[in-house]
Amino acid sequence: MGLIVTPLNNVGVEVSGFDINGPYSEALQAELKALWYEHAILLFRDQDITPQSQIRFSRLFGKLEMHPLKVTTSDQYPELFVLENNGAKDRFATAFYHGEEIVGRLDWHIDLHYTGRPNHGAVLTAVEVAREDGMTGFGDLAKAFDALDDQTKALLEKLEVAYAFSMQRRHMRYVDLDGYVPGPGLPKKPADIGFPDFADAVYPAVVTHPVSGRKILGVVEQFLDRIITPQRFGLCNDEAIELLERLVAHTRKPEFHYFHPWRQGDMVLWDNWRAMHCATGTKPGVRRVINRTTIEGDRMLGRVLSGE
Ligand SMILES: O=C(O)CCC(=O)C(=O)O
Ligand SMILES: [Fe+2]
Repeated sequence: MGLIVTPLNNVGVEVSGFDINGPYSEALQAELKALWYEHAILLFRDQDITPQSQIRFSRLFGKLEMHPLKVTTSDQYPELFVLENNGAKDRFATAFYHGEEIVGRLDWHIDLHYTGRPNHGAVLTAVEVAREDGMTGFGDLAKAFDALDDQTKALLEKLEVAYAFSMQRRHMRYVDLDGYVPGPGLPKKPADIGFPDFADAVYPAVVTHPVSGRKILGVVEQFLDRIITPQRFGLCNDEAIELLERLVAHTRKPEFHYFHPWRQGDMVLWDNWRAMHCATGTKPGVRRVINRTTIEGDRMLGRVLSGE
């Protein structure tokens, strides 16, 4: 035994000396959990992965969760979601960026952010690797917080930030809409594809990680809507908007990011309470399949704004 840890570009680590099909001793389980909390993004390569072994591995980190939006769940393994490019759902995920048609591009986000109860983490494994593009990006929001100046940190400690769920990217206030044109098949509202709607979710602008106690920047571009009553903290609305613009630009700095180009046998585990992620997407016709398991978020990190 004895895991070997090698830093990835900027954030996260590659863990070697691990076999997904091997025995999981108490010591190994404790070591894996400690690495998850320490580095937030763990890459394992050259694994012999099956749905069963992915589920067994994922359960080391907590109870597994079913996605409330019922993405494509596998019939045989309900814990498994299949993320597929070049399949029947492409038309719901196709848009144009500066004239280029892209399937499955996703802005920086935290899974289930809009519910106030993000899942704790997730595991992705390569099933069919895209012949080009198709990367998953990960961003460490603990490192992003640490890198802020003291004045900004002190201000953020007082603030709360609201996230507003919507189906249309062009309604999101802080994503980069330059050159963006929605594809004709994109849903216009949640009900169009049988999704529920969600009231706004509010988080502290600095979230304290429930296990590690690390401070995490609670500002992520997807669904980001506003600072709650900024006037109570000496900011007018214009200043509050500019602060969020500045923080989103901060989270986009490459020094907080690792982009994973998938290879056969790859598995990535991340801490969704600390790391944001995104997907670069693929050109139409490029096949990509990723199996995903989700570790349940067993507590609220934010609150739901209802009746306010
Ligand atoms: O397709 C990917 O690389 C990531 C998709 C994603 O955001 C997720 O699985 O939560
Ligand atoms: Fe996601």
